[in-house]
Amino acid sequence: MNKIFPSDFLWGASTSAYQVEGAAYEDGKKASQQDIINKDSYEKFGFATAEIASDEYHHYKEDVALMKEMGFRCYRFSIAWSRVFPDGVGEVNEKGIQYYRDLIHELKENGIEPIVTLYHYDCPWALVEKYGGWLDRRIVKDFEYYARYVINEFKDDVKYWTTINEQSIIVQYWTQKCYIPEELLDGKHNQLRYQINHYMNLAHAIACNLVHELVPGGLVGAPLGYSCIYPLSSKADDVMAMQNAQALRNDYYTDIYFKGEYNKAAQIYLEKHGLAPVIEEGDMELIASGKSDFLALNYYASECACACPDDGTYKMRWSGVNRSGKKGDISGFETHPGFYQMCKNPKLDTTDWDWAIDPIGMEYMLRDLYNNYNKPLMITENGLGAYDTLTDDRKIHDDYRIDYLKKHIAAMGKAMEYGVEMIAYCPWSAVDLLSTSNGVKKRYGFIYVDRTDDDPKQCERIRKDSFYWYQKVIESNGEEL
Ligand code: BGP
Repeated sequence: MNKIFPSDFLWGASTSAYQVEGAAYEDGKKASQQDIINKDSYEKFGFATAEIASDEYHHYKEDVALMKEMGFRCYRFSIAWSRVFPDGVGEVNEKGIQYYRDLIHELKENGIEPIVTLYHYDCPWALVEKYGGWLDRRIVKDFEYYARYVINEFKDDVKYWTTINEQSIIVQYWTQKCYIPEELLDGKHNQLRYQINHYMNLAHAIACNLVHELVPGGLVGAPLGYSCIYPLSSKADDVMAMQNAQALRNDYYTDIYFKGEYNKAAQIYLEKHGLAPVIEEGDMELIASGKSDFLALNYYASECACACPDDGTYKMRWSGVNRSGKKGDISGFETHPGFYQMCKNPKLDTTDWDWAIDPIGMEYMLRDLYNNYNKPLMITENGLGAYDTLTDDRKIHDDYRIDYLKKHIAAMGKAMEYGVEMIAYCPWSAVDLLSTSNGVKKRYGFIYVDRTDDDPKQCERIRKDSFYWYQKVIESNGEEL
């Protein structure tokens, strides 16, 4: 590759608080909704809970040292709202905020730029108990209280801020990402998915404004779960279905971030089906006021859409999930009769969890988004969830992960050759951590965490082969893949 990456390009990796920190109830932290959602996941699925995760809370110095050894120039992580404000609002938890001061200090000391995510699925449980968390508009004010405190606290140390992780994925997998009471799951309440998203749009705009108000030279954007979408065939109705899916699954979010408005086709579809959010006076003005400086993208896989007739054969549904890690075991595809249905792309191989492996999709996505909105982009997640084997001599030969990352970095480089402005590449994940849907056996890290779903052991850190490979990539500024 030809010196395509600028010398200040930010190479690093990502994690999120509840998936990596552990110490779920330590030093004053109270439960987040993820502690509660995942409370029974061992009994139900054999997956670890979030209580210990990768224990980064106690290993952060070691982790930062390993990041430094890999040559990281940045680290994207999230702040746990319920560590800072155990009750969501009110008194700050001094020990909780101190943890992030220490982490950020450690990063800066080691020349690693922090990229902070304000919210990654982990609403304080106290707010869920009080009014249902994101189901209630009151959350927007409380989020503002939390965000203002955190942004102000770190205004001198953190330049890059990302707001709410993956609103698009929260809409699809709302019970995994938000605590939704049983009585709302009878299929009549799907409008709430979009209502939650609307409140998050308000919160996102507020966070953008706060960064611009409080952080000298601060830059802010949403970290969005994004997949480019292909039509299943070149038949006109499949291509139309692709456009519909693009409107509802992607443009519905990016138009908010960059145009300050809901995508028209998507909104009309939602209105027709009683799914559109209730918008109060002043909401759209607030949304439009929150200007994004960049878009952060979490890209793992491309998607595929096909035509779906509205003849009574199909029912509306949202994305299914593969819990078993056996290829083909996915529980279903998002379906909107008369608009589109998502389906498997027969031309692409998948991971064991049915995620299509598609580096070209990365180039396609980056070029498409840059064409449409003309804003710098960063990758805040990209990676291969896989079973890793720890050999007897305590090595992890993860050539499959190296292959995946290599091809995706090359694809990003191609997009840049065609003019796309990229700030950072932060694959998922720095260290192994708790998957949102598949326990700790599905691994993503450069750094192996020696624990299983059954036994947290000591969470010892071990460098994988991909660790040494990524070190070379960074050292050569992306030239040596
Ligand atoms: C993204 C989330 C991450 C992460 C990743 C991998 O959607 O932002 O939190 O977990 O996906 O997904 P999973 O954990 O389900 O394998």
